[in-house]
Amino acid sequence: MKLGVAIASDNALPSAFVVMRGLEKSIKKAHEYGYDGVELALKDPGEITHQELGRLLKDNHMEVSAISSGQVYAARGLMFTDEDKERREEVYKAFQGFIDLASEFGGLVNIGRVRGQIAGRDKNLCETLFLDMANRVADYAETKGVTLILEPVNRYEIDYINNLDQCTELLDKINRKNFMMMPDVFHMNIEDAHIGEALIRNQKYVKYIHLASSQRHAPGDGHLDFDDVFSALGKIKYDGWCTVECLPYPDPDTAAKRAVEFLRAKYI
Ligand code: LER
Ligand code: MN
Repeated sequence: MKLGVAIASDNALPSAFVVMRGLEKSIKKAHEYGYDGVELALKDPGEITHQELGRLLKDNHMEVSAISSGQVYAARGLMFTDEDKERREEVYKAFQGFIDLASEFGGLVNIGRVRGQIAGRDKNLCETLFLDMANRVADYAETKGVTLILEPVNRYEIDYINNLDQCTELLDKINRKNFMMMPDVFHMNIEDAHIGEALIRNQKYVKYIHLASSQRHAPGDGHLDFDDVFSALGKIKYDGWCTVECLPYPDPDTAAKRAVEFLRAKYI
């Protein structure tokens, strides 16, 4: 397993779920603190050039674990389940850019809150809209060797695909090799009856993991049972990225350091 940390550029929304901000300084610090890679939370693929990112990674001996897309929804209001044609094209364009970036760095692009809210609409309509965009994006990703990772997110943030079993049901309908799952143990602690059992039950799609504690602070700072999480990951022979995506509490550096110390000492 490799250990990553979620970062964003300085101008990310205050609500962006990342540990550190400022791409250049965060990549440097992530290496110093002992991480293997960084997950880039971007609202636009143009936030960093391929060349600049390549240079920063090389200089700091770091990899990109994944590109995450939550800010495309939070900052730009774009979503896979939008009915408006122009906004759908905007989402598609943003994902093309993310996929181009991921084809050089990491090979993984996340779909979390950007799937959008049902918000009282017809659920079948939303699923049709989601599947249409998911397949378009996956067609493009396939040509670039990139995999999409769908993240179940808790009910207080989104009302569509909250737990791992719902995610597997949808992934079975998509049924493509480059469409997998990104479980986040913070959301699972709210939505899945048992974290370890859900990881084992849904193992065929588990491709990437987000880590935070029960109150979304650094892993180890709350009551979430990481022995259960890592015992399940061991049983399914999980060998991918575990990326820390916690709140920068009490401050970004302390959170990033506490998380890596806890995880390296016990699990990774
Ligand atoms: C949101 O809560 C989250 O976990 C992100 O990874 C996806 O937007
Ligand atoms: Mn997450």
